[in-house]
Amino acid sequence: FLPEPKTVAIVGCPFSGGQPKAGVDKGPIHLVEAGLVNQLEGLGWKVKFDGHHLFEDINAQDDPPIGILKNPRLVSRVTQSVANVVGDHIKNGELPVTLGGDHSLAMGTISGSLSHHPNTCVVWVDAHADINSIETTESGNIHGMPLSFLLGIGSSVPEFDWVKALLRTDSLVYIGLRDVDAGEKAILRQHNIKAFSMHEVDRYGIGKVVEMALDHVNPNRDRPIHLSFDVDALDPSVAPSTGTPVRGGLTFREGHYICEAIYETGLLVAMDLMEVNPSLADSVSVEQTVAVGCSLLRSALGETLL
Ligand code: B3U
Ligand code: MN
Ligand code: MN
Repeated sequence: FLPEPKTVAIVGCPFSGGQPKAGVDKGPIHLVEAGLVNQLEGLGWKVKFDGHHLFEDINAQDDPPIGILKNPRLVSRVTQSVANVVGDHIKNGELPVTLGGDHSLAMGTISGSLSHHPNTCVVWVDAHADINSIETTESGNIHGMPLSFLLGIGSSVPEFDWVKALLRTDSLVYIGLRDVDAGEKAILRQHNIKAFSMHEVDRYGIGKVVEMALDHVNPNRDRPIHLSFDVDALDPSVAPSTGTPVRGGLTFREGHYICEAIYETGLLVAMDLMEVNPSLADSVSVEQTVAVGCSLLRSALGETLL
């Protein structure tokens, strides 16, 4: 799907409005300051990065909850602008790599991918399912909900009318789940959405899990792939600096294997790396998490392939 010379566009999204913890908006700055641009150039990519994405701000008092949804206008506007930026990069023949920021941003990035490649499938790597609907969310944090908007599950909110529910439930597959709300489990069951939790990673091993995941969403290996990677999919011992760490996650190698195997398909059209929060945990943990984030991105762009 990518013309030569292979070009990656870094979309830094310093945004935290989809969840309550400050600091996740500093994730993209840390990833870039760790040398991400040079690292990707070192792999032979042309790298476009002209500063972090600028968002319009909305005062909290001008953005009261809609029902239980927190910061709905802000999240809607920011993700809509991200959808346009990501879609434009793909149209220009570039591979957008979006740095979060919280995972509500994926409402934008995946909408952007679907706008140019309607047949895109999504591999969602996360401890959480991020598929709560208006009816099931208990927190009202939109980073726990982006997939329900993209899939058109639950009742719609006029504020998010721009999100076209263009993702089909059979075009989504999860890897790494281990903290899924009861309401989300009901949604997964009701819509027959394929998920490989940590239980399946233990049972089959990561190699088989990735193969089965791709067989589900991409049996002929001909559909574009959007990889949305929440750093909390990794075990907290590997990636401690994140808002909602959950024990029993992917090892360093398992996380990297997923990225490598998707790069190997030659079908990757966009990637997200989300939920790096440099304000949580001590400085050694922050450095470790940022380094792992860069390393996952390099793997998804071909570093490990000989
Ligand atoms: N499922 C819960 C918790 C959560 C989702 N994503 C994260 N945490 N990171 C919710 O708020 O929807
Ligand atoms: Mn997530
Ligand atoms: Mn998560």
